[in-house]
Amino acid sequence: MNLDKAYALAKEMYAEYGIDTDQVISKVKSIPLSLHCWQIDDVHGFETSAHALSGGIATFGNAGGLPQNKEEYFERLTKAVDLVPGKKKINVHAIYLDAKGETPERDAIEPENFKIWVDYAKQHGVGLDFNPTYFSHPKAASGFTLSSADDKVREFWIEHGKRSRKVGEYFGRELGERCITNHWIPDGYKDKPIDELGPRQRLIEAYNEIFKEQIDPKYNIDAVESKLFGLGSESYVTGSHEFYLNYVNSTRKAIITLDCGHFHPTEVVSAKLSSMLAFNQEVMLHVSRPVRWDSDHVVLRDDETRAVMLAIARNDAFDKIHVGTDWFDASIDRVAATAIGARAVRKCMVEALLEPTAQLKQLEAQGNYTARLALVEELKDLPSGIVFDELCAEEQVPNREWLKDYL
Ligand code: RNT
Ligand code: ZN
Repeated sequence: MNLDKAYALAKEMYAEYGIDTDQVISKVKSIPLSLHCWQIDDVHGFETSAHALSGGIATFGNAGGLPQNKEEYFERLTKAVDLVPGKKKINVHAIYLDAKGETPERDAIEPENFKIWVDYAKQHGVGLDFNPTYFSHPKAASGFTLSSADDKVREFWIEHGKRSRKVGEYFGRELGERCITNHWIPDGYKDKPIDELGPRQRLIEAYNEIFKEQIDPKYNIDAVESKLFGLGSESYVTGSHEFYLNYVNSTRKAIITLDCGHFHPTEVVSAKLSSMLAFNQEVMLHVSRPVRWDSDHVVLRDDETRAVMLAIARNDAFDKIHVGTDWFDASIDRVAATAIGARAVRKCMVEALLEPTAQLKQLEAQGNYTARLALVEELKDLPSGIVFDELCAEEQVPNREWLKDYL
């Protein structure tokens, strides 16, 4: 295909709607996309005595290509990163640490255990986000961590949370770019508990303790991720959406993370964002794709992913809604899984930013809902894919030819 010709045409088509495709491309390039590090190896990480994946999340499938060591891991991560256009961050989990001999316990991790990531980030020109790992560990075996009734267990995880924020601060300082440290705990019950309040009261105390030390928000801010249910915590999750909304609003110690797979099937994250923006709240997103349950399928350019990006673009809020990814599919090539989903997110971003929102808002204000609906439908036929191709070409990221490795 002659991209120059195709792009010139696409540019003209969007210009008819008052949209400058060059401007959209440079905007998309600057929006950080935080790629989760854990699709590449099925959430295994680098701990020397690796623990089985727990916490009510699961990977399924047996595709070849599971990295056998750190070198293979980083090689494959880079392959995926190189397939995604635009500014990137890597979202690192605490189990992806440089253990050098004996792995430190989770409550003893130090920033230097994550120097490999700072080196990687500097070398590849990416930013970093961080996540404490409150699962896949014997001290999480009861199903409870920060909301555990066992003081020892709770204290262990509180220390892990505190140390994780220091890793985030270290990332931010080293890279001169703010890190978001996202706290997700698996705590919950399989069956309906009698005491629903107690664990939540303990969780408030635990987070207050974790967030007690002030860290310069230039380097690190924290996020807390809610969940509706997990495998084995179907009836009650301590850190529910209501819990975290209230926690974040009453303390302002953290921002909220909204994972697209963590809500009832007809409840969508795209519809929640304006309510967060109305209260000037930043949000971390885990763009994911739930299929019947919180299945963490590879994200596609589907209606909800488009709607999420539109909800951000329409409010010019890419500086407040931080886009990260979260899925794990072991049934297909792991590098491709990262790339397919991340490219889909970028495509939806491109498409959203190409929308003539001002015109649509005007039609809405005039009460012309007929034209609003008709135009939204017509816009779907415009060649946003060509604008994405041009973005890739400018970023020296392969277009459709990346597929040839897999055909
Ligand atoms: C689990 C949460 C969480 C995890 C990662 C691995 O349901 O979505 O974000 O996917 O921490
Ligand atoms: Zn998530």
